[in-house]
Amino acid sequence: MMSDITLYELDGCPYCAKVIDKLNELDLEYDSISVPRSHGERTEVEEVSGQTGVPVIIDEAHGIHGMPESDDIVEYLEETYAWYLLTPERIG
Ligand SMILES: N[C@@H](CCC(=O)N[C@@H](CS)C(=O)NCC(=O)O)C(=O)O
Repeated sequence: MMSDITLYELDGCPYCAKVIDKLNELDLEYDSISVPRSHGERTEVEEVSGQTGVPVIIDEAHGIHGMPESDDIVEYLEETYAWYLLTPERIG
């Protein structure tokens, strides 16, 4: 599905993997930005979310400018996009 989601992530981060699994399950397109390993260099993710942990998503179309916490993100994605899996086009 077309969407404007951006995901800040880090290779090998299990919390990020959880979010990526959900994005894939919901068939959502997203842009991925790898943050630096050093927290001190994570200036961009800190700007958008006020903290340096990943994952963080941006979904401007829905007013999400920088949401941290994988559990919150997964819940948000389900609430916002799970309907898509139930549309007649997909059920066939
Ligand atoms: N509770 C957070 C934990 C996220 C987390 O610990 N992410 C790691 C990488 S897997 C990180 O960015 N480190 C945060 C830190 O070390 O301060 C979530 O579920 O999103």
